[in-house]
Amino acid sequence: MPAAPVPAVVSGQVLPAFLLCSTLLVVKMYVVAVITGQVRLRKKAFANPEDALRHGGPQYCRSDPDVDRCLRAHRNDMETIYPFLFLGLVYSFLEPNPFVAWVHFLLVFLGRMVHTVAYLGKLRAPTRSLAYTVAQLPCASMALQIIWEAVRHL
Ligand SMILES: N[C@@H](CCC(=O)N[C@@H](CS)C(=O)NCC(=O)O)C(=O)O
Repeated sequence: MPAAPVPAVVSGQVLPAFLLCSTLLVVKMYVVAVITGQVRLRKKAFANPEDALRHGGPQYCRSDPDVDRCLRAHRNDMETIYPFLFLGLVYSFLEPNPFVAWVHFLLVFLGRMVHTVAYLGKLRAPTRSLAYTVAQLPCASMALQIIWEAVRHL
């Protein structure tokens, strides 16, 4: 019996490319969380009294500029990478040109990596903002294409 045909989106390069870039970005978010924990330990700045008590006393339940920076980087990831997980997946099923799709995913991936390095590394402005924009433009492009396809099929 002949094998069932594999949908183009699965057999082509688009979905694997999306899965690779998006999963690497999720792993990157885990790394930011680990770094946040390390900075908390180094700066003795804990979010919870029980953690502060274990590491020296209640006075260490406090905020710290470097911990806050890690938290802002993580929050910005949540504002941008989570939507990408949705947009990129739906876009992958619109049968885009594989090269164009790769460029979209790669820009998001590189933009978000540089954004994190710029944020945590306190790189000179506007490095972080440029990285943010580089990652957001392909997301806007994917959103527009999804909206267009949805409206076309109403
Ligand atoms: N929630 C963001 C919205 C705008 C945004 O994401 N801007 C980028 C480029 S300037 C950023 O890195 N913002 C810093 C941040 O979210 O902590 C903010 O408050 O800034």
